[in-house]
Amino acid sequence: MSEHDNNNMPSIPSAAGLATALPRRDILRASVAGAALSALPLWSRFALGAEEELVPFTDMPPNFTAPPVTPGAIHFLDTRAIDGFYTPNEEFYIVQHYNQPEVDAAGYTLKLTGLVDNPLEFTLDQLKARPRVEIDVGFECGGNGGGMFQGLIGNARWVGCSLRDLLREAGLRQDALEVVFYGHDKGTENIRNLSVEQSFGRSLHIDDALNANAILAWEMNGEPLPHYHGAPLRLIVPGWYGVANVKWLAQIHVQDRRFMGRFMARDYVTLSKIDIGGEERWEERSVTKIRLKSAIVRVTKSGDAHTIMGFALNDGTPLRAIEVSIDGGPWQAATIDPQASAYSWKPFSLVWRGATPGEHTLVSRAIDVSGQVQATPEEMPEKPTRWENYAQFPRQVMSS
Ligand SMILES: Nc1nc2c(c(=O)[nH]1)N[C@H]1C(S)=C(S)[C@@H](COP(=O)(O)O)O[C@H]1N2
Ligand SMILES: [Mo]
Repeated sequence: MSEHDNNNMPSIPSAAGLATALPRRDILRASVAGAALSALPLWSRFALGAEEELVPFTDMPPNFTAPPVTPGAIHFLDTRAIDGFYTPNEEFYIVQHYNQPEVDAAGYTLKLTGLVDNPLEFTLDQLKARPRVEIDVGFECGGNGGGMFQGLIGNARWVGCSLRDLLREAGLRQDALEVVFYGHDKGTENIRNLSVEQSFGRSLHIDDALNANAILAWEMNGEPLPHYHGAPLRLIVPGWYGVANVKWLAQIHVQDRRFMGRFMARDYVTLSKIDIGGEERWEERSVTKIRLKSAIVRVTKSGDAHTIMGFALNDGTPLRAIEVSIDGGPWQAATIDPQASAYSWKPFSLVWRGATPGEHTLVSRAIDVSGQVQATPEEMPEKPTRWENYAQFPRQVMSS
């Protein structure tokens, strides 16, 4: 029996399944004045200028649209509509595997327990009184991919306090190995034919907990953390897939064993056939740091110039380049948004002149400073699980 098929896994809808019933979002919305465009940072130009039009993707179903935010449901973006560096809180994707608990900020306490010299308990006000850390972090769900045209993604400015400082203050004992983060949300899991109540939980190795610049966040894009995104407090681990960012945080527990909860050891586990020191093996690996990835999500046209736009994401390793190839032609260096930082998404754009009318294939790839190049679909390992879809993502557009 495959435990990946656990029945309370929310199914991520296929593009085809979504198309008709939902109200169509007007992606051709009104925008900034054309005259001001050149003075604005790169992604401000995602808003359409006066003379600009969206070039249709022919690889998308004709009435593809993003679902409205619905209580209890997942939500993804229509990536064609991205028009700013920060994803508005109402549009940021939403994923959870159990319920979306209402946690009262006034009565809130966070417990820090386990292998520490001083177990601690904090109210939200006590946490907010700690040194404030502000950081731009973009992430995607480990299950993001082409079916939703990469819509399980967002980039935001988060405010919180340092996880490292909190752990240091509690005093980590010598035998501390992992730090486990439990949410307030709960569900019933069938484990070895036993029904048990479980909280959402994820862990970090102690080195990651101390070094990953992780924060406990209470603010998102200048607003109190919204309910759907884990109010009043969530973990943000920069450079890691979304699953690491535990929402509705209830407890932090330090232990001397590896945590083997569902979302660490059964789900969000990538099965792939890879070379392990000269042996070909089927390996199971927990989804952790974001793999080097880029994707084209929007193409516009103004006169004879097309602008090809997209994003890159990774674990924070600096990028050497993001490149675009048109119809199998040479790789051309795209411009990376100067607003991009280590853990934000990295918006890019490339101006394409002289496109002939008809269909064209566009693809991007990211390259980091270590020389790692985003894999082509053919170069990807055999990988039957649906996590970590970081292959190059060719797009089809119709130019008029
Ligand atoms: N408590 C809790 N935290 C959670 C989850 C969950 O089910 N429960 N889902 C995780 C997953 S799989 C993802 S992709 C992100 C999504 O965060 P967002 O909804 O704010 O975009 O939250 C993570 N944190
Ligand atoms: Mo996820």
